[in-house]
Amino acid sequence: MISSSRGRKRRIRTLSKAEVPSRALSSTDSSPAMAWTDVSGRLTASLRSLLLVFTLVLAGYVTWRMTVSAGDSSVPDQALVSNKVFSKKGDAVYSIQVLKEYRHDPGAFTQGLLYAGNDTLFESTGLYGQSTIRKVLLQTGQVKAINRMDSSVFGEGLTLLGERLFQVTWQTRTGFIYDRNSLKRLKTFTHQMDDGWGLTTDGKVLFGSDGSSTLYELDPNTMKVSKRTTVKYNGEAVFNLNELEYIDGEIWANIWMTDCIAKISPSDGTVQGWILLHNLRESLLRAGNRQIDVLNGIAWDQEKSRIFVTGKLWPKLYEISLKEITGPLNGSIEDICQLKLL
Ligand SMILES: [Ca+2]
Repeated sequence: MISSSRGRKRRIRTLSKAEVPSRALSSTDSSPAMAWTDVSGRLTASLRSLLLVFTLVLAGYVTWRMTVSAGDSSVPDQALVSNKVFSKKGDAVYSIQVLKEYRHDPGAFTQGLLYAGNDTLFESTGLYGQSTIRKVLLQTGQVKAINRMDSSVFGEGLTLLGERLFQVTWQTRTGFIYDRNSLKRLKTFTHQMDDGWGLTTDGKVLFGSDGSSTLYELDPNTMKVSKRTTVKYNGEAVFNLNELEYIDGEIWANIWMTDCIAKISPSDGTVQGWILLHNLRESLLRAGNRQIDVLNGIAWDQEKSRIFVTGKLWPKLYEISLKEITGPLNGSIEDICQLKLL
């Protein structure tokens, strides 16, 4: 999801390319090595070169350290366990293990993701002028088919029911139905959610999110809301429900602007567990992928029990497995996941 605030990507302040060499060069001006200029012109040139190289290396190191420390600003995976006791009845908290990495279009502002069998994914992307529906080959990340949406529309959540893809759009109550094979738009619908953020299905009804704490059930034939459930954790409503996936009787939801996925009981909205994925975004940042936005996109291969996740503008898509954290955590889930509760 993106709004005027939503569109702002977290930029990490480092020395710009222009700043590094200028600072490096100016630092040589006051160097004592300048005294060597009286001894030998050739020697001075060598010293200047050496100093320049040294300064540039130092500037590079400083920039790298700033990048690493910025990446560590959220909770690193290894730091999740500490001496601070955190244990509440019924909580299940999971870290993740990456089983496999796949390519993902770094230009895809992922808003909806689903697995459709035969190593094929469907994905919807957002941003005005860049919104698409696409069919993607899992193994290569290749976009096999694409439907580029009108530039006035901001694509959001996507789900597949039978032969039809359902998609909602941001800041409207309008959505679209597409043919899964041709990606041709078949129909336009309106819905009763306050906004269009996430969509998924259990094969019968659609589940939707609109950035609030409400999980909606929609009739796929009429798109009317048949049930509203407030998603709660420890009795508090959890806001910013974003991309969704129905997995084995649960709804998994990306919580916008966090590295956490909530495992939700669709019957009463209770959050039954949290998945902590901080290490994915942090490793991408450490590898120099400065353009990436938030974690978003969950897909489930029911046949092979594979879980896939990615993020907006991420160059990678990950197959992951969960590992329950049984020890104490480094703080509360509210803090670790930076939850907006009410
Ligand atoms: Ca999904």
